[in-house]
Amino acid sequence: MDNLVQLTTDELIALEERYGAHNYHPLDVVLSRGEGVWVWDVEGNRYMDCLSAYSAVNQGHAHPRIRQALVDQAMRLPLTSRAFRNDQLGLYYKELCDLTGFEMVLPMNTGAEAVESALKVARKWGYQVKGIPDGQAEIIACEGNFAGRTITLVSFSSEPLYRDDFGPYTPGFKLIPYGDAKALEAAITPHTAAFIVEPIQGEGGVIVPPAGYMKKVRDLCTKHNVLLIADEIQTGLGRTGKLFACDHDGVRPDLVTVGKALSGGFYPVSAVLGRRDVLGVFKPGEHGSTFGGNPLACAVARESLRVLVEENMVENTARMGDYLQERLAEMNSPHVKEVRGKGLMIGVELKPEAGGARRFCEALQHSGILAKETHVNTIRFAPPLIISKAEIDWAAERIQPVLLMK
Ligand code: IF1
Repeated sequence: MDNLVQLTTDELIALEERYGAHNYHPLDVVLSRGEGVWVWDVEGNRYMDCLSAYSAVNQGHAHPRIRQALVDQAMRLPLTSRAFRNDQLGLYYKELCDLTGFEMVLPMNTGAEAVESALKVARKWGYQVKGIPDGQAEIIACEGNFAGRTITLVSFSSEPLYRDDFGPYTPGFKLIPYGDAKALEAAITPHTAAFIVEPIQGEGGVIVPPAGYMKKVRDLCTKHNVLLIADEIQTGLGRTGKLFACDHDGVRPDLVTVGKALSGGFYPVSAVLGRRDVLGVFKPGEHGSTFGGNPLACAVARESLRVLVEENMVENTARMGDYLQERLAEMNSPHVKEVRGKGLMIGVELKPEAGGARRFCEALQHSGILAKETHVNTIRFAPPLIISKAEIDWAAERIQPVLLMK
């Protein structure tokens, strides 16, 4: 490693700009190392990561126990395909079900694949169990949703940036306002197979629905025999101060999608968890994936879950999330319209006259804090769940001057 010629930030940015598709507008910081809540750029400057790779590194960067699980399994057997069995998959299934209380697992790789798979299960269940006429299954989603980047997933996005020029779109989806249970009841028909919803909308701008919303939609889905699919790819695995965000309302969805921190950021691992009588609709050959359920993914996910529980990260998130929100609110920045969120999934919405969140994120970068704007005016603060009170104080001292800048 040491004898590698280390290119500078500008040289590495130039390579990205020259050879890479320009589908992102990242901050001009080039990271080379991470540990816990900290990351370092190629010049050796240290930053606190307040994005956590969009909640994929809840356990902190390069968690040693998860890394060791990755290395150990990589030395043994990374991939078999599901044409054969492997000694990690059954244990992973059991441990994931024991921890979450769900009955069955469908192992996939990215979050988008998990959501696509959940939609396929819901449609098949709709035809085979609910008796919806073939080809007429409807799935309801919410405006402001983000479920991934495939053509079907952007087909039900309300964000032009994510869907424009990607048509023709997949039919069979209806959008309703987020947070409005009455709108759900009005949209349900005898052909409705499922309702998919994020318990808190991340990309939508850290939008927390009215208290009791998830309970209301749970009861409506039960009443009308509609599957409730909770997309917890971002909110799940401790991010909001409970294992799942649905737990704040005591709600159990029929299917839940998980991803991101399921691997502690080491490897793409996702899954659909759910009821046996729903996930059981799949018969051999009807669905699959080359890497889904591979032994490396399973070994990494098993240790990621173990670490999450044994290091009390969920409880820490509840305490530190309240503390961080309190610190942000008491800054009384004239630019801030609202501080909102749950646990360590926090959004600071700026007033339109503040000139957009990007310039604040760039100022934060120069103060040693990496955060990302969403939907123009909201700064997302989502540090790893292992963050300490002292680290929050360190961050608050640097965030305050930025939120008070002209
Ligand atoms: C990007 C957003 C966050 C997700 C939820 C499914 C997926 C995501 C609730 C798909 C992924 C990522 C994707 C990444 C940026 C990031 C993101 F801004 F795009 F929306 F977190 F808010 N459900 N979110 O948040 O999972 O296929 O990416 O593994 O696409 O720019 P994936």
